[in-house]
Amino acid sequence: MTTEKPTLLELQPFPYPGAEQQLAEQFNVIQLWKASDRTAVIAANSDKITVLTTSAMTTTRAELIDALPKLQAICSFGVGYDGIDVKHAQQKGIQVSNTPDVLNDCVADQAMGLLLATARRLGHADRYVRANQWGSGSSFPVGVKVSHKKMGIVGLGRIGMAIAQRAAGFNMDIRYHNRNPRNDVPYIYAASLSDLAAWADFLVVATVGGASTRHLVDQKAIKALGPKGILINIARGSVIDENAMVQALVSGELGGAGLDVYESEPTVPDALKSLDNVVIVPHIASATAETRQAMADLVLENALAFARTGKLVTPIPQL
Ligand code: 8YV
Repeated sequence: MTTEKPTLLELQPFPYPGAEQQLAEQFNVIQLWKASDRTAVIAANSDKITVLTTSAMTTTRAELIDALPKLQAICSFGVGYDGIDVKHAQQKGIQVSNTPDVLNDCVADQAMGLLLATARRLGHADRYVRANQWGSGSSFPVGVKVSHKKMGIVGLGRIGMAIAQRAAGFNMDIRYHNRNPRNDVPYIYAASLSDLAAWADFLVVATVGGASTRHLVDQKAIKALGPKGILINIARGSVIDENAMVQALVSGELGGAGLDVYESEPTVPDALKSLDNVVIVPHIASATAETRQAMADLVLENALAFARTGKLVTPIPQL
C-alpha cells in the first residue's frame, strides 16, 4: 500500500540542490518561489500543505498561516524569527523551528570584521587605492585603534557571547546590556543602555529584533556613544533608531558605524552611502558557504524529523 507524501510549501529555494532532492524524497514539494500567481497556488493546495519552509528574511504573517488550515510545522532558515508570526502559529498548535547556533561563529566574525573595517577605515582605504589616490599627494587619514578598547554588547545571547569571546582576544574590556543580568558570565552588566554607550568605545548590537527591541538604541544612546564611538549592528535594523543614527553620523555626533542590517531592507539611507566613516554591507553576516549549508541542513533536518516523528529538532520555545 502506498501512502501519499505530505505536502510541503517552500517559500524560497534552498541554497544547494541536494537539499531539494532530499526534501522531494519525503514530501510533495511546492516551490512557491517559482509560481507566478502565488495566491492561486496557495489556494489550490491549502487543504494539503502541512509543512512550510521559510526564512528569517521572508515574512510569514498570520494571513498566510490562516490560509493554510492543515499547517502543522514551519521550518525557518535563520535564527531570527521577528518576520514570522510565531505566537499566532503556536496558538494554533503549529510548531515553528529556526536555525540557532550554527551561525554564531560567522555572525560574530562579521561583527568583528565590521568593527575592524570601520575603525581602521578599510572600505575607505580600498576605495582610495582603487581611485589611484595613493601617491597623489593626499595622505590617508589615520584610523582608530581597536585592541585594548571598551566594547559594550547589546544582547549577550549566544551570538553576543561569541562576539565577547573574539573581543577578549583583542584584549578589550567588555560590558553588556540585557533585559536581565546573567550570573554565568564574567562581564559587567549595565542596567542602562545609555550608560553602557557612554562607557563604551564600541557598541555592538546583537539582540533579537521585533517589537520588544524596536529603537532600543535611541538618540540618547547614540549621543552617549559620542563622536569617537563606533556603532556595529549585525542584529536587526529595527533595533536602532536609523534616522537618529544617520543624523548623528552626518553631524559628527557619532564617530562611525559598521552595519549589516537596516530598518527597511534592502533600502539603505542614501546619506550613509557618501560617508567614509561608515561601512555598509547587505545583510551577509551568516553568508558563508559553510554556514549557509549548515543552516539549510538544519531546516532540512527539522522538516524531515517532523515528517518522521511529528517533532521538530530545534523548535522555538513557546512564546
Ligand atoms: C540570514 C538572519 O541572512 O539568521 C538570521 O536571522 O537574518 C540571517 O542569518 C537569513 O536567514 C537569510 O535569509
